[in-house]
Amino acid sequence: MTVAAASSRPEWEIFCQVVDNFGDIGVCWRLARDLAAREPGGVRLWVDDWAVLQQICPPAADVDPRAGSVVEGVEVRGWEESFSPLAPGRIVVEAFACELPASQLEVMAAQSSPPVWVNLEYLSAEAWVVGCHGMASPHPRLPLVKYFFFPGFDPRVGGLLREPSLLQRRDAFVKDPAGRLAWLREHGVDPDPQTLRVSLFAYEQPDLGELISCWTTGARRISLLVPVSRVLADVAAGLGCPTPEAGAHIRRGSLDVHVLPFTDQDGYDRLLWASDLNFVRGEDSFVRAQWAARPFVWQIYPQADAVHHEKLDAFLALHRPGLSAATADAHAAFWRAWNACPREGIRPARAWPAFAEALPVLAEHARNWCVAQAALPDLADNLTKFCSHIRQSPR
Ligand code: TRH
Repeated sequence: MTVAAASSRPEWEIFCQVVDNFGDIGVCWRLARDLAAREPGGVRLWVDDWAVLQQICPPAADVDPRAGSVVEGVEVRGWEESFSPLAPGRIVVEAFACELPASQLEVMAAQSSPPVWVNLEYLSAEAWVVGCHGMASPHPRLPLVKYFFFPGFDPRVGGLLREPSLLQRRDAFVKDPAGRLAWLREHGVDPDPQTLRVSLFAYEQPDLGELISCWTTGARRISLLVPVSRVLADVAAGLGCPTPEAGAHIRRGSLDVHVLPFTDQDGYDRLLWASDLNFVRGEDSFVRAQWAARPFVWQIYPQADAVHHEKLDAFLALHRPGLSAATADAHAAFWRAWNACPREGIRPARAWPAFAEALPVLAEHARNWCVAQAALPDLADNLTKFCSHIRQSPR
């Protein structure tokens, strides 16, 4: 990991505001790193919450956010209230509709050839994104046009973030028994292949206690690997102990709970690859679980008026083909229960036995799903082509 001097005029300039959690910075940091690895023209990333960036990208701790510096090929800078623009990128990405500072827009508009301006949207499997992907919105006052870019699973939208080397790195980890064993030993995890290893990254989950009881008394041994996150208090409540710290190992019946430190993104990938089942949330970990090609359970980011339940169902519908009706129903029932969807009306512990039974079939399905998605161009590739097309023929 390198920390070097910052560059002047980058090809890409990305603006990211943390709404809540890590996801927005998680996506932007991953996109920035991916573009930097492919793009000799440079990438600048502005983030408004340095503490969150540091958790995902520990070398940022050595960087003064005001001065900025280059970390893993990306020029990272703190987006503070006293923001003053630099020479703008040739492509400016505002992530998730964060509003660009007025001074930034003025600088962009003053260029003889203004930057391509893209709003990177949230990931959704809903059908309407196909119609909105690529739409243009002229600025009411300045000679600038903003384009909407939607990530997604459909070949007609922007794709998913997937670094070119990702699947090879995953396979190298998964196929190296010594490496995997070393990872499990390092984390004190039972390497017995009969044990079900489950990673758990989630928001609050009030129904977790019942599921923990079910795992504790179940016939199969389960190692539950929990990186420090918001769900930890519910894990503790389910175990009947104070909230544990990273490094803690708690045994109850058939269940071993290991609390892991929050790592950088590459470390999180290894956790997903080392597990047989991954509970993920939000956007970025949701996508990484799909590249891990293991069964996974998605806790969608909760939104007002429960619109997230529609998004959840849109993904379930997309993911269903290839499964028998019984397996698809068991899968959907557990996911909906995990997300407290009133449509299912049951709690996760009730839906667990059928879901657990389906895991071997879901494992094969997860591999097929991953292969099918990996056959599509990835997000950085699509975004690069989209921007060069706009440059050649602006709308
Ligand atoms: O943090 P999230 O809940 O993010 C969400 C979503 O992005 C959502 O769309 C957005 O609206 C909301 O925030 C405000 O979950 P997500 O997207 O999975 O991001 C978590 C990031 O943390 C991801 O990049 C993976 C990373 N991570 C690590 O780097 N190390 C770790 O140990 C763990 C557990 C996660």
